[in-house]
Amino acid sequence: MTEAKREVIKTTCPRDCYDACGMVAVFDDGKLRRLLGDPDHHIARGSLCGKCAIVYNGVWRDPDARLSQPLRRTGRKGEGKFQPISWDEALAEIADKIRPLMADGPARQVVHAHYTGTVGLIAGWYPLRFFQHIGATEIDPDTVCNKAGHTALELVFGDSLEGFDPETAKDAKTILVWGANPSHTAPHMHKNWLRETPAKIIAIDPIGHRTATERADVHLKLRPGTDAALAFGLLHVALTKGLLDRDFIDANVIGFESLLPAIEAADPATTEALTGVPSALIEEVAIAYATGPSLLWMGQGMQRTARGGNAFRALGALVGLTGNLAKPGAGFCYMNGPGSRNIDMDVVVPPQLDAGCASVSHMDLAATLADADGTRVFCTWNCNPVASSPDQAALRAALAREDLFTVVCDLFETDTAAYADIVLPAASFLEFDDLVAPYFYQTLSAQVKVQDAPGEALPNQEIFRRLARALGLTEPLLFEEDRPLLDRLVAMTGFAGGFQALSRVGTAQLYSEPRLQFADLTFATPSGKIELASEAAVAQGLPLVPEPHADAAPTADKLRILSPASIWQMNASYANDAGILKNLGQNAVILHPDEAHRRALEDGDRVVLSNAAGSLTLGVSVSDIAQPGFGIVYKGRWPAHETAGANVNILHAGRKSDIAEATSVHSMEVAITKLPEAAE
Ligand SMILES: Nc1nc2c(c(=O)[nH]1)N[C@H]1C(S)=C(S)[C@@H](COP(=O)(O)OP(=O)(O)OC[C@H]3O[C@@H](n4cnc5c(=O)[nH]c(N)nc54)[C@H](O)[C@@H]3O)O[C@H]1N2
Ligand SMILES: Nc1nc2c(c(=O)[nH]1)N[C@H]1C(S)=C(S)[C@@H](COP(=O)(O)OP(=O)(O)OC[C@H]3O[C@@H](n4cnc5c(=O)[nH]c(N)nc54)[C@H](O)[C@@H]3O)O[C@H]1N2
Ligand code: SF4
Ligand SMILES: [Mo]
Repeated sequence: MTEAKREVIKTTCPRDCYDACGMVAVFDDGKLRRLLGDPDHHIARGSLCGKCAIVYNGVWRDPDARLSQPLRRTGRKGEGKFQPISWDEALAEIADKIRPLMADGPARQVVHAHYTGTVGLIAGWYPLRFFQHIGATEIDPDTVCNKAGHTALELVFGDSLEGFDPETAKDAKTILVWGANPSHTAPHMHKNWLRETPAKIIAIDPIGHRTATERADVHLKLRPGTDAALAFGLLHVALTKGLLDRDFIDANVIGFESLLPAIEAADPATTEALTGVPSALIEEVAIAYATGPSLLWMGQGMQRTARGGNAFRALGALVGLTGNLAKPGAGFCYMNGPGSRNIDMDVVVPPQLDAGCASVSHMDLAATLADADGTRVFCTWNCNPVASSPDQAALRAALAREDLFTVVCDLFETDTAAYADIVLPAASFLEFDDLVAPYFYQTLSAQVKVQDAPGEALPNQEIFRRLARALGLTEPLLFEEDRPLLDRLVAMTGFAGGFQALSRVGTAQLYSEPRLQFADLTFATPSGKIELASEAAVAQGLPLVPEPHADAAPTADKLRILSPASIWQMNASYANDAGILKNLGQNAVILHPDEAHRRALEDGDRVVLSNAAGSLTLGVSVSDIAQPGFGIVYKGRWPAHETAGANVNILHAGRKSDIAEATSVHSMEVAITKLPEAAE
């Protein structure tokens, strides 16, 4: 028997995921057979997550499922009927629509949205060169995800993109996982990092997810939207037990005195009443965290609430007043930005290109697109707003505007693409080189081409280089090639040998020792200290100090809906893969047994969730991972694949959080009505 010649290429998963798995593409006799987790990669350890193991060997590599040539609309908007056209025709048509809007300065009536298709440093950001140069309006991507948290941490610490180094977990006594669900969203951190740390693990989450039940020593199953009250309750215990770090506070913190009355008032009984967390657990967790050294993982889920910004400032107080910073085993992590590896993203998106762009919150996307004077051209790349953004019904109505010229650049014919005048086929991360700067570990990884793109599909950056050319633009920075840029970015990190050397190892460990967060105790706040009392916050119309706020429970007839990440999807991606659809089953609202009983509902019943924004018909699933008073509907279904023709975002009216005009998607309330059997 002759043995097939087996080869592997190392690459990296560039999805918006904490793990940034190293991958291997396995070839037999020159043919790509399978994509697997890289056995040598410190996170993947030979396995991809369940969802990517399916889609990277499924729909993402199925040339028939992928977009492979530019398309022009032939049917009604939303109908999804197209005919193939050439790149030259497609780009010329788009250029003809944009050119007149550039005549009088910034082309603000060109609106673009982008986000998490790939977070590769080039394919995720380079196209901003084009949009900034023409002065387009950007739908601020972070407003649909994590902007309240970023802005709150900037107010307190001056920076939200410097987190703890996960390598320091070996020195931690306690780890708080607060409002994140690693068992879904950081599967290898759940599987390995949280299992291998000697620290006591505390999960703080309204949902009894697998990290809370399988990894945590203690689970504080608080009511949604009561995090700030809980943080003050923890600080109260730390204060009374003498566990606040007075020296650290004196040297580094502004505003302790202003917070003191609220901390003194937040005794365990009061906090239990506000949050639903038993006072004995409040005491246990407060002592463990304040004694330290402790790590605080600040999930993105918990700030997607109406007072999410305030909650993040309150968590900042917990860090600052207990001195859990700048020492081994201590710190907080929202995310680690490229800067933690000395990567200057101005190299990818040079600020001098900005011709006066405007920015709009995702919460205002539907209204912005409905404005016939304000928006003439809409372009999406790397995102699927019909599935991901709020106000789904209003968004569809706006996208149906005949005088709105819409361009959608994606791998697949998404629900958003169905509204496009022109669809542009994008190459996937398997089809070109790029860099990934993971946002948990402070490493650097190479994304390496393992196959040709289907048909005429092109990487995002090349698409916008060609569009710039079709518009006759001459600014040289709009045409810079990838390779020198990749080498420059690698060089900034101190890794020798450029992209080629990196691609041989896959992932570079850039630091030999765990890094201390804010090691020099300087903060980019106006005072240079940790600002619990913040005049900058007041200037934004916010309270001077965070407040011990707790959302009221929904009234008896209403239900609060949390719509966090599904284990089988990456945001709204992957719901077009047969294997994923099978695992997802029918869409359902998960209710606690007491809630189901109270409403005379059982597993498998059909219900309608409704509010002023819209209504959604789906099944009932009964599980004690929920709590009475709220239901769980995982995000990300493709409306076109649902019998309801919608997903959970039909219920989100786009209400803004308290800070940064960001999403409050986990705060929405609905009425719930049982459908008679066989009705629909
Ligand atoms: N109800 C609810 N809604 C939410 C959230 C929630 O918690 N609840 N979470 C929000 C969050 S955190 C986020 S980040 C957003 C995410 O929202 P989106 O960024 O819209 O997420 P996806 O739907 O995955 O869209 C990514 C799209 O990019 C495409 N794509 C992949 N690679 C490429 C590429 O290389 N080039 C191009 N052009 N396209 C590519 C994919 O096919 C996919 O259609 O959703 C938000 N929506
Ligand atoms: N499998 C998978 N992985 C993903 C994604 C995905 O869609 N699927 N999306 C990626 C993206 S873009 C992001 S931003 C991250 C997000 O990852 P996470 O930060 O984990 O965010 P979510 O899944 O929205 O929510 C996490 C938790 O927040 C909790 N939560 C909701 N409201 C509250 C509250 O009021 N208080 C507290 N304490 N907790 C609350 C929810 O119960 C949920 O368990 O995941 C990334 N990874
Ligand atoms: S989505 Fe996350 S867990 Fe899954 S393969 Fe990619 S990096 Fe790994
Ligand atoms: Mo996100």
